[in-house]
Amino acid sequence: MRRLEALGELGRIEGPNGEQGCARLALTDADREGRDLVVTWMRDLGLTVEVDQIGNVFATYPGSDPTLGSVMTGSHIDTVRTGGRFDGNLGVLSGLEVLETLITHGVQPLRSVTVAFFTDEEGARFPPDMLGSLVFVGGMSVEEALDVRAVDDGARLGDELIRIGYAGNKPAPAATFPHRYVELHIEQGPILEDLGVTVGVVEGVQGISWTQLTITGQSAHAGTTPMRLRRDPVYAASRVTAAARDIAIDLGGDQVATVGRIDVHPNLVNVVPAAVTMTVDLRNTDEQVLREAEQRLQAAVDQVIADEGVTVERRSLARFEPVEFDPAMVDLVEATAMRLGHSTHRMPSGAGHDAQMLARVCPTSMIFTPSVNGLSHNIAEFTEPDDLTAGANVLLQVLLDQAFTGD
Ligand code: HGY
Ligand code: MN
Ligand code: MN
Repeated sequence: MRRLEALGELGRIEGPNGEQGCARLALTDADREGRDLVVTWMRDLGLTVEVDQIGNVFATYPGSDPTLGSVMTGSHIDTVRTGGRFDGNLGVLSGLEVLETLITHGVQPLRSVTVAFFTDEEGARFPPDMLGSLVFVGGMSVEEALDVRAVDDGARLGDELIRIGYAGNKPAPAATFPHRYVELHIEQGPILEDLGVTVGVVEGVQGISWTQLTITGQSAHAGTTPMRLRRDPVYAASRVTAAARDIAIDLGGDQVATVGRIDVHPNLVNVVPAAVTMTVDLRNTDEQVLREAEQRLQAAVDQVIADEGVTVERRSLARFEPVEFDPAMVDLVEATAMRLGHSTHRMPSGAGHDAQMLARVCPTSMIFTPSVNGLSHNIAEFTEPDDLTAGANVLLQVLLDQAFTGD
């Protein structure tokens, strides 16, 4: 709890009603401060700390049998611009707490136990999301990742990594993958709270589709230009936005659609805009339905192009299919939570997580704790201390179980 408070002070932002959040976008100075603080805690525990070529950080507590693969936990400490103090941070700091508990009690497991934080999990500044863990597992080359440009100021990811001092030399992708991976994370939605359940047993992660649309029209005078002559990209963007919502409602089920970013140029009261850059985030647990949503969106864009006479440049920022976690690892989370006396609920993750990348290389599962009012990516993000503790204890017991299990 003390470490969550301290890390929450870095990049601290406050709301009108005393809410306290974090703004530590990937590879900014605030992210560097957060990284430096967590690395200091890792080193204070005497842990071996390694940084890989994409800035992922690993702290390892050695096991008695170095021939056995490690058990890894972790998450991320970068945040969105209106982030909370728990998204990602909880998993990293609970992993650190597990290692400190082993050290304090003189417990040496069979397998090494590693806690990691992965670079740029949010993908909000440098898309795609889960970029660091994607490179770690070999899903994106480190060269391609280092060349990614920031959506805000065009900064090159590799240059920012050097600037904040986290361009490491441990090879990425990893030379060897962990034996198991388990991640603790807040749910970030309303399900556990609505059910009154303490521990979410996460069975997988839904598919993600991020598209950037650059819509170009013709800037003109707001007063002199008749409506029939306009090629207005903001009007076009508003029709695409309405279509995204209509598609999600019509498909129903788990389908969600979000237009989170709209940049207008020149963004002036008396100018019919020249161009708009916007993003559409589509997600679904079912890959086929997600593809249907993408196709319907594209059809809507094509219709707007025809009607409004604008041009549209389309760029995919992220596309990950739904992921199913390892059933035995999911069962272990559930059995452990029950053994500790907690209520449980099996569910998919609506949010993306580093675990969905680790699942490509080793048996993986996640533990969820409830989010108050289902809020996240909002400075009012909050999880009750008892729920945080319950999640951390389930993590401890799951990691202990796996760290003392040979092949
Ligand atoms: O976008 C996501 O779901 C995650 O917060 N990166
Ligand atoms: Mn997260
Ligand atoms: Mn997040």
